[in-house]
Amino acid sequence: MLNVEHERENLTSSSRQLGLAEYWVEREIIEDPAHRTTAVPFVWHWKDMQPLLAKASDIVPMEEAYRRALLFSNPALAPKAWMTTTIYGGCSWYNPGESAEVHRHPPSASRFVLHGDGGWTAVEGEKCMMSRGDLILTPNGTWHNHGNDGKEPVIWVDILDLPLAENLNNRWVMEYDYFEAKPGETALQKKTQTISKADDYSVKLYAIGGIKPTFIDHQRGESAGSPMFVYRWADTVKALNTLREFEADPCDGISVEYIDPTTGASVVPTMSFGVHLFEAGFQPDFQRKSSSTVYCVIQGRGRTELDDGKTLEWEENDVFVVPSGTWYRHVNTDPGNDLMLYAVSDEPTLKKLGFLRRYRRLADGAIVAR
Ligand code: 1HN
Repeated sequence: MLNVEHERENLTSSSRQLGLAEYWVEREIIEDPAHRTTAVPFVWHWKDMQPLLAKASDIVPMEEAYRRALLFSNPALAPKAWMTTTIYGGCSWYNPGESAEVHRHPPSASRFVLHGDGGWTAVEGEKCMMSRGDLILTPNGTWHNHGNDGKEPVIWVDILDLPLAENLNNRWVMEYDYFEAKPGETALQKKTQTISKADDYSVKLYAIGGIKPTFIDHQRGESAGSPMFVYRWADTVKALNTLREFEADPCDGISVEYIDPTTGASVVPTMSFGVHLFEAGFQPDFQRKSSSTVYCVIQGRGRTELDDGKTLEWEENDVFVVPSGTWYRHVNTDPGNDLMLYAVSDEPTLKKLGFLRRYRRLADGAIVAR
């Protein structure tokens, strides 16, 4: 008996030395979700965040910051400044007259505007002007720089798939070597893009649903995403209002997704962008997904009820996260007002990989796949 014990100890240490682990020891670690690195549900409150951003806009010069953003850092993922293990985000502030240099990178990026007119992102030669509620895309591989031509600060929420790009180990790097040439001249490196597309190019080409120009090249630079880079808030509101007469989804209310108008696919390969409208009094069912979602409250107030009895309370401009595997429902707590949530998830990634699962809990407690 003693001998076997001794042999087992030898087995363990010899295995370790050879870079081998014993399954019967590891099994608990593999199977117990407590051992996994996952984000936790969390809210970043605008009333706390706004003064810090305002302070940063005062004392952190753009030349130093390069991009002036405070990053939404999930407390469970420290020291990484990530919202989930797939999604990264921040809140950016540009003072009047400020600008940020051109670059590109493998992660896809997006801006959702919270405040100010006169802000813009130049993407592949298009100057995308922005106002509150507009969505601006910089799909992976597209050159982009920002600026504020307006009279007041511009503030937006950035969402990127950076952790996914990093976790997939594709050794992504930022690229700064942007060159432009006039016909017949040598290419010169530049810090901003020359605007080469018509004002409102994306909107003119693609914003009429169901109709696509057939004489235009839809490939924009090295983009693997939608050729439409701007989605106007006014169009989203029009769509949502038209949909009010239809029966809402039991979990997500009246919801729409921004799509690539040439394919109907998500606007970037990895993430889905959309808006949920919860009318006053709507009582959604609980749901659970294998995907993770981050939200920004565009209008109204409410709370996310979690299965463990905890709740996340939020109001306008707050940002919050519901990680994969969480039972949750969003409740509009303002009896006289619509609730509108901007929602970004990694659902397209999970779907493509065969990992997507979505469940709904009915009023009687039964759980159904959806
Ligand atoms: C990025 O491209 C921006 O362009 C902001 O505004 C933050 C963080 C990491 C990687 C790329 C931007 C970023 C970023």
